[in-house]
Amino acid sequence: MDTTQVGIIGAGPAGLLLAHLLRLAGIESVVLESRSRADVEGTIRAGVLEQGTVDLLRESGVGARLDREAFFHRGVYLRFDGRTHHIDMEELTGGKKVTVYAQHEVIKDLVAARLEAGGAIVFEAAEVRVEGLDRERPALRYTHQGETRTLSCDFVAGCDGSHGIARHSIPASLVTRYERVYPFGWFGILVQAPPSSDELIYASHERGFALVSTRSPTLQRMYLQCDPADSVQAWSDDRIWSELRARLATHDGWAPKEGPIVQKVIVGMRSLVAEPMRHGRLFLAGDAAHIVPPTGAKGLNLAAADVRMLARALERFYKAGSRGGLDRYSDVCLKRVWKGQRFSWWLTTLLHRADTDTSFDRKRQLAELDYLVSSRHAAASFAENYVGLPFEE
Ligand code: FAS
Ligand code: PHB
Repeated sequence: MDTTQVGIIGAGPAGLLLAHLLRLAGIESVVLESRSRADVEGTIRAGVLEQGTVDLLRESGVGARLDREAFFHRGVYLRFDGRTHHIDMEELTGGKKVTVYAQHEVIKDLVAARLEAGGAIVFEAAEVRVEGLDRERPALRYTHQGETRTLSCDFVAGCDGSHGIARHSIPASLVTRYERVYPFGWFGILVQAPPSSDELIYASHERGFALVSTRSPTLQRMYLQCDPADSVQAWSDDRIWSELRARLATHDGWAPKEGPIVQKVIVGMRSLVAEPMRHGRLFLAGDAAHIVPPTGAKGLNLAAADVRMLARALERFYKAGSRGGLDRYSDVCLKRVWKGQRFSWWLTTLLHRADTDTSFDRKRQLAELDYLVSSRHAAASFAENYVGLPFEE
């Protein structure tokens, strides 16, 4: 029987950042991850970090490579009706920037910091089970290298993502699920080419949504709205480029910089919130408790905000015996989660075309986009939600 203070399930952004913040507070933890280190560090997902997430990584000492390699943008471009409009988020929010630094780079930085500090991450921990949530000391049972092991702990942090087991360890009768599945998906590509734009481009077109993002001076990330039931094979490179050129076209002949497509993926789009985010000594964080469509680039950032709150609450518990933060954890996180859900739903429905949309819906979308780029108040609301609302305690 191994023991620790906090047993963490999952070495994604939520689990690794929590372990890191707890170590800085002198609180011991063990991270159990079902996949290998290479798999975890090679998973291509999010790309945009809120200002608050960047500040948290810097303040906790894992921001050095980010500061060297990330892109720091003033805002984003909105493109519709063949015209491009810049939303200067830095000006509209009094200095907050859009930071583009890939999720798997954040994960590499956190794994390196953890192992350097001698912190424990058990990769390829299989069949993780949560036991004794009604006891003083719950336990995580798992198998590793063919051996069954038990980790006894004061608290369990369920950071095992949307397909994890933690959320299902709470009796179903005690969980309320709020869900919206969108009738479209994203076709994501990685392209070996120079950047097509100096900042992200969100395009709304009759043919559907398109997004131009980036990863490095030689690797670009782009997305196309597609049918979620589509297969990657159905999209030849020619079809991908002709669709991108069409949806991103402007009256002055703009076209994306093309190159070899080195990765293709289709992701479904849904909004999900499971309430509450705490059950006894089990605390859920990140995708284990809530999922957003990627349009608003909120997924990773909501996970970071959850564990920031949980680390503070655990620190107050261990250092001052105060349970206040732990007792407020679910309510405080859900306030931010629902604002992130609202923003992600709003941007998704504004920029995507549903088959059921009528010509009235299209005109309404274009009117809202026109309002967004011509009203300082509307642009400011968009900007503050995009770069990240202030953290609440
Ligand atoms: P994660 O899913 O990242 O991590 C959970 C970890 O737990 C994984 O490493 C998993 O292997 C492990 N695990 C699962 N079950 C386990 C078990 N039983 N035992 C042990 N370990 C277990 N967000 C954006 O903001 N922008 C984007 O562009 C974007 N793109 C995305 C693309 C895809 C394909 C997906 C699926 C998500 C995307 N997201 C995006 C959302 C994404 O960033 C998530 O919000 C983020 O990964 C959440 O982090 P975690 O909560 O740590 O969960
Ligand atoms: C990305 O770079 O992967 C990305 C950027 C912005 C989004 C979603 C994804 O809204």
